[in-house]
Amino acid sequence: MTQTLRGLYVIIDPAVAGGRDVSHVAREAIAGGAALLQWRDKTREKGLQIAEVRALADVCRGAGVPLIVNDHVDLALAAEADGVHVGQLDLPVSVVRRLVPDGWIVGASTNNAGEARAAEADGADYVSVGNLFGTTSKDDTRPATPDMLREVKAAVRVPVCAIGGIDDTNIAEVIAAGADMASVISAVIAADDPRAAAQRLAAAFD
Ligand code: TZP
Ligand code: MG
Repeated sequence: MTQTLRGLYVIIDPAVAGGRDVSHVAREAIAGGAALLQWRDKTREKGLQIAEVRALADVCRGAGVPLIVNDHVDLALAAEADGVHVGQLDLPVSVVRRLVPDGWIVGASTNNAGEARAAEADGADYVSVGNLFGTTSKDDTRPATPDMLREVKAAVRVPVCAIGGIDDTNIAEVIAAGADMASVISAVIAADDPRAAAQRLAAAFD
């Protein structure tokens, strides 16, 4: 799976999508060149998410783009997604790895080289590093810097994903620091034209 773990990684968070149809936004992001998508809903019960996640999984399957579900292994399995992304306080990567089918992508949020090494040792397929540039999309973040991203990149063999306030002004900087992927929420999901926004950000990886 690691060959797909490069490029723009768009996180579909309905709270940031401003009421727009998330499958439509997802299709636009994919048309713009998103290499991976993630579903992230921090507010609603899973029973209220499942229909949208299934619809998103269909969109992603049709486009050949993996869909990763944030936090919830059961929701990911129920929606027939392609992977799960967990934070430091979610189920441990080693446990998630045992719960998901072979070939699923398991990603982990980290903030430093120690956490990234541990996630890799536990079986993570990629590690995210953030919050790099300040974000308006998440409250409880720990700050990180491009230098910390560089340290993580040197510490692990799995692909490294940059996250937190990434936009047109700083994506080149994180790629220069070693990011294999860049995760964005607002820069695509809250953009007037999500397809054009994704296109510009994805082009930074060319
Ligand atoms: N983890 C660290 S920052 C962040 C997450 C989920 C939010 C990123 O959102 P945005 O809008 O791209 O800053
Ligand atoms: Mg989480």
